Amino acid sequence: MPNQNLFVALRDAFPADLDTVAVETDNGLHYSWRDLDRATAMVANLLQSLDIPRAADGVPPRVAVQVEKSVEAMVLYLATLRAGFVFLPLNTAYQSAEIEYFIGNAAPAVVVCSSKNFPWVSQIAFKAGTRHVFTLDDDRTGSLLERAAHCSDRQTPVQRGEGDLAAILYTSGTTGRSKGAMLSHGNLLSNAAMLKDYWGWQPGDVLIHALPIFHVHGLFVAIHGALLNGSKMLWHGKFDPRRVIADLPRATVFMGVPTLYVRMLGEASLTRQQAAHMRLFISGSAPLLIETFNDWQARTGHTILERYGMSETIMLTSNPYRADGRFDGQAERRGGTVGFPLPGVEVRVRGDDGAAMPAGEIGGIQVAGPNVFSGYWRMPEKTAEEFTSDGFFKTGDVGKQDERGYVTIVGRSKDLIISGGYNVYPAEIEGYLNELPGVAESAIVGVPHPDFGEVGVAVVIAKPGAALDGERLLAELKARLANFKIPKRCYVEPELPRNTMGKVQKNLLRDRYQGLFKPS
Ligand code: MCA
Ligand code: AMP
Repeated sequence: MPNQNLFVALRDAFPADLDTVAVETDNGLHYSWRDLDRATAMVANLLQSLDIPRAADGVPPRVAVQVEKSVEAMVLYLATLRAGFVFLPLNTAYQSAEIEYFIGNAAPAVVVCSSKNFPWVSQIAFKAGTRHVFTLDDDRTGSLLERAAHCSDRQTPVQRGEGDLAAILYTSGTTGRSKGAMLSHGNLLSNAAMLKDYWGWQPGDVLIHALPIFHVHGLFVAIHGALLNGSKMLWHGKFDPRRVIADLPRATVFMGVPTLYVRMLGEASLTRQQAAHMRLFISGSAPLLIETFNDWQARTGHTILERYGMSETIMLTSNPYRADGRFDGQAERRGGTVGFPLPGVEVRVRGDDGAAMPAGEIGGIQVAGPNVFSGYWRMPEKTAEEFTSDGFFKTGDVGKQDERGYVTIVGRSKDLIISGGYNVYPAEIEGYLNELPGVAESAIVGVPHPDFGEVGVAVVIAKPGAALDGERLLAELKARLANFKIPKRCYVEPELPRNTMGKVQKNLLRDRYQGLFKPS
């Protein structure tokens, strides 16, 4: 049986000359393919040498990671695959209550955090029964690398089947409690291999990597894309529009959330000439406004390729890359759409009663394919709720598909705000707000924002006799939750609009605050 470990496929794609540059960082470091091979072997050997009891259910140990972006953090991801362990990336913005939930839920055998967070993260981890807590900083220091330095730089990747668990990505549900989407080696590899072909990756491609590496976009789509093509990455620790624009003449592929494109458009250095060497600009994770799509075309001469995906499914649809009609004559990239179902991915649009919607009619988007996750970590009931009886995953996105097959997303049935590419679940924030002294109830809605696309606005109702201050409430939230989840405004009002059934009419609140961040 061939080893289906994703790492094996990525390693097989390394160029023959291992001494060429694989990653060049924005602070002047160069990593060769040999460096990546050796470093992943050493960290994999370290993981395998740890004293970890075998789980009765046979599920491999989880490695939960909350560290700043660095090449070593990517090495840790690849080493986790190589060792046959399960990778669990966590947003660096998460605070203690959030981390406590993830660690409690996933029961990781290993936790890796930054040294500045070690005091509180290790306390949470040890309390939850995790035996091994390491540190890793973005300057190549920390106990993980110190320990790995003593390990051999040779390692045989652990045998894995395509259905074996490779990663768990936490993503919130409508209840506000996060669920861990379980992705297998086969889910990840099938999607990456298909995208390599669909997006026309070619020899000599160079990727600018400027996204965080704790979500699907930066961790899987970008990294797998480059590695599977043996392509060099220009590695940006933090997104800075000027530095990305400065790198364009040395690169061919860029991936970003819409906010990144909006911010680059704000720079005078973004010109047609500066972008002339580029082959492909890809956008996803949030809706790309048609104005951004058009402005980008006018300014650079490039048509952004928009695609659509989810943590549970990786990539689902994409506008076409090729203009030669190779994929059923689907030639043009259409702004405002997310393109066609990717090869092997089935996408269908269903009404509330489950009936198939005719072309052009709006309904719930359901998907199936080798990329779709197997379920939520230790939540069989939640998993069952999200799949149809014939095995399609209900995305919670609302959209339509036209006669030619283009998919357009028009909204979401899930109560979700996507802000700068990060997901914010109103139910979670409302839960925290409602716990604060003097708060009777609250509602959070998403409104348009010129930079983040959409941001949250909170409306709070005070308990009788309580005097509340919106700014103070936001400060309280900020002490508890990841910063991108904090509503950008908080209004104290006498009551929430409700329908005859007593349900809060969020659409009315949305209408009320629609123009709040309109550029003047
Ligand atoms: C930062 N802030 C935000 C956001 N980011 N507020 C709302 N939404 C955000 N996304 C706030 C902080 O709270 C802070 O506020 C202030 O902005 C500055 O923070 P800083 O970290 O310096 O911000 P930044 O560096 O300018 O970051 C903006 C960013 C970042 C570069 C757009 O948010 C980003 O990298 N987004 C990409 C997310 C991503 O990779 N998504 C892919 C998910 P204060 O000062 O008040 O504290 S994968 C996915 O969705 C699916 C599967 C898919 O299809 O890809
Ligand atoms: P996540 O939970 O981070 O996996 O976010 C997945 C959600 O992001 C999807 O269900 C969509 O609502 C949204 N999304 C991703 N790509 C796009 C896109 N190109 N246009 C609109 N929404 C998108």
